[in-house]
Amino acid sequence: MDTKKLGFETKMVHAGIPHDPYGSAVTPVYQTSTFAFDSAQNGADRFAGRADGFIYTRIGNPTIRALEQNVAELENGFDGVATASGMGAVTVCYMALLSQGAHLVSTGSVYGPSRTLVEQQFSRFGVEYSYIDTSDLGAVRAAIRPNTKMVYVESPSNPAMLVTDIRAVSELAHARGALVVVDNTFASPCLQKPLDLGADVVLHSVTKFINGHADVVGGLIVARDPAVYKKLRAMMIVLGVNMDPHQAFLVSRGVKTLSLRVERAQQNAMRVARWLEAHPKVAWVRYVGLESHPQHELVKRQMSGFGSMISFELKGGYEAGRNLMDNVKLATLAVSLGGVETLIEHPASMTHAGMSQADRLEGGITDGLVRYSVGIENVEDLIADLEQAIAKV
Ligand code: LCS
Repeated sequence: MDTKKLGFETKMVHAGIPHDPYGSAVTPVYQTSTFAFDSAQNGADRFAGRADGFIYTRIGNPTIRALEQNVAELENGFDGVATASGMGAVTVCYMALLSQGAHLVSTGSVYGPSRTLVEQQFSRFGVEYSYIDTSDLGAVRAAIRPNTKMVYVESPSNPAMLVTDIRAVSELAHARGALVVVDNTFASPCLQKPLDLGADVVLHSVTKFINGHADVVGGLIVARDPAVYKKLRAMMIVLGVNMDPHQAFLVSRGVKTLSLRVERAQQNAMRVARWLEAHPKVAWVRYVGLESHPQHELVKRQMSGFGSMISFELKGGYEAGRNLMDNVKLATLAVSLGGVETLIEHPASMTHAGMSQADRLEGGITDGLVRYSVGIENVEDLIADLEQAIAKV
């Protein structure tokens, strides 16, 4: 079925699903490592790209293709490449689109490993980098050099909730010959479409909202341009960071309810954020849906909803935050985010511990910052849980 002109929710359920010879309503798990050729000539033709058909699961597999094409349509892109993890997607983008002597400009407060991968690994191969506040367009303009090949933006960023103007950054980068890659994990394609805003590549940790059930780790990259897509796919194949068919099956099941989960979770998040903001023991709350968020107006232009990630700090700073995490009963104390269950964690000692304290502080990640990923539970129960935990602090 051609779903390209249909609504987002219809695409979630139907896009990319291939015809099944048995009429299976969902794409089955093609749990196979390899695919038989019709003849020696057919095998040669498949390798040469002259004939359709699968070859080997690291290169491609029907269950994985269904997910790739589904998410590519959700992002309004040309095509997608699934990876073993979100970091696999980040690695494929860097490897495929940067070379020795290339310069990268990126959001200072990106997910910690996306930054340490460049600072500690890609730097060994001569890649240069500038981590800056990409929400400041003047800073982006000043950071772009003649050898800048990529502007890598995470918006909203994890966990500082910093928002970058994707359209404006894309115009700046393209004028200087650099590609724009957006990590859209926090928003999901349900709330933000970076390719429509001018970005060249969008990537996800599908571990989060796209799968949404805290039972799979995975990544996905979508490109707008066929030539960029080809580079990404070729790199994924040689790096060997393919998704597994069973992983793809589970993510495809998750994606069918993406908008339902996101809508419910963001309703809950708005209530929780307002409740936190009014609490006398809370020092500050960062939620893109609050008028107090410094880029709330940009968020309203760039996103179609506010999502369900909240960062906040208690007046007692780090000690109080730690105490809170040990006292919540309903929220699970765990890293990751974007699932149906509410999670709470401490970035400075957990997800962003690999960054130096100075870099964290520069990116808005204070030592007392608590990250709260709001799930789809009953919101009164979530607030009661926070209330009893904060009372003990
Ligand atoms: N990009 C963002 C924005 C992320 O939050 C994560 C993981 C990744 C990429 C990497 O994806 P993965 O390889 O884990 O699928 N973020 C995590 C977090 O905040 N807590 O645990 C993982």
